[in-house]
Amino acid sequence: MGAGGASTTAEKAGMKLVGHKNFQRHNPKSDKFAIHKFHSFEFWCADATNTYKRFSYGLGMPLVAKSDQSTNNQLFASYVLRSNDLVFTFTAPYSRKCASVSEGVPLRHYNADQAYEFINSHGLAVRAVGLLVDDAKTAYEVSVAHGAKGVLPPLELKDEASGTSQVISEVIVYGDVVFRYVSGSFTGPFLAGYAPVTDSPATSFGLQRVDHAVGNAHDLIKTVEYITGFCGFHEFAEFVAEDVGTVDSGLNSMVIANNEESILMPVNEPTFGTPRKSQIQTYLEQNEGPGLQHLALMTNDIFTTLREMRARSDFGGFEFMPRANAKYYKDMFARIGDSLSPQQYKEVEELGILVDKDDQGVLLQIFTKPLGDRPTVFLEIIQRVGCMREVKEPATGAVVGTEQAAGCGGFGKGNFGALFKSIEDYERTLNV
Ligand code: TYF
Ligand code: FE
Repeated sequence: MGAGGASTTAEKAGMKLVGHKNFQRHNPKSDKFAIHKFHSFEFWCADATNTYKRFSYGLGMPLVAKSDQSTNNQLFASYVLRSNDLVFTFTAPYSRKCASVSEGVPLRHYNADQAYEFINSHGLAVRAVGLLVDDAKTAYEVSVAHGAKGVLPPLELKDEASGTSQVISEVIVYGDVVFRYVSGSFTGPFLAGYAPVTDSPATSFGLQRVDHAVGNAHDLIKTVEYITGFCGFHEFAEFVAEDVGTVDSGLNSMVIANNEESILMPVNEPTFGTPRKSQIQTYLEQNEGPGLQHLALMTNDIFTTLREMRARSDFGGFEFMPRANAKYYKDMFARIGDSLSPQQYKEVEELGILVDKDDQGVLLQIFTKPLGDRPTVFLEIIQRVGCMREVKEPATGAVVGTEQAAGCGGFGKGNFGALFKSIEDYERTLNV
């Protein structure tokens, strides 16, 4: 039974794990309200200045907006980074002894005690998964009516300069992570009430947007039933322990998606009875509960993105997980064939990229080490190649462009063996 009580979409569909091979993809377009795409991701941290600068440098994402004491926000410091459609924000509470709800506080529901509690239990972690919706008020009401745990009832944010406004609302998705629904006419960076920053150096390593946002939970089916129950997302793909192959630790995973399949959200659970502890169990312990495990950042040129990121790994940027062994690269041609050129094979190995293929396209992927102190949240950098399809205007059927089908090339099932071995090797060095 989902957290919603009454029967959920998932239960009506008879939700159970069947594994990658037996899963039949089908899009019932069952969203309960219009949800378009990821809007932004907000990390809560103990010091926003240091954290945003590290991400800005390591990922090539300039500062585009802020809210802090310089804009008369005496409650929290918050900084917004952007590269194309990828928006990250970093927020930290000021001293509770000096804090006041001043004029310049854009998010009036922000609670410093709650923020300290959050960073105390999770360390550096994602608090909010922003979703762009038609109407954040409807999204909240429908979600709560279908069992979602409400956190922020609809709140209007006004932008004095442009006279535009926004509505945001929040519900729990898993653990202390919320969906932040965002709607309205405001077109500035991030949210109304933040001050735009226009003098940052214009840099980008080519990161475009979030391809998928992954959560770890104790109970996969229960978590997926809860989420699909309140927003209507449908199942898009799944993997069970057997799909992971002969490694020492396991997980089950289900990917859920919105109607447009522009929002892909895998959820993982640990499996038990293997020689080593599941990496998902390690996360659940170290994060003190469920939470966001990784964000897959999409680039159109993974070679350029990775050269830039790797150039900064040893100087304050992000480090990557240990490379797959030489045999992995030797065996790659047999799996991937001439989907890659000889030059691309060379660069893939040079940069330590993993490659997989499904019946439709090719996936290039690589994983960072954990972003902060704890072995919890990390990033994946991906490029999907192929699966282009025509976009037709609904009314006339006229072809107006092309787009890439969601999840093109899969989620790296063919790399699970190499990847999880690398994660196990890494976790062995941590004694966790
Ligand atoms: O998002 C995915 O499903 C892939 C595979 O700890 C994956 O990136 C799954 C679990 C994990 C790392 C990668
Ligand atoms: Fe992933």
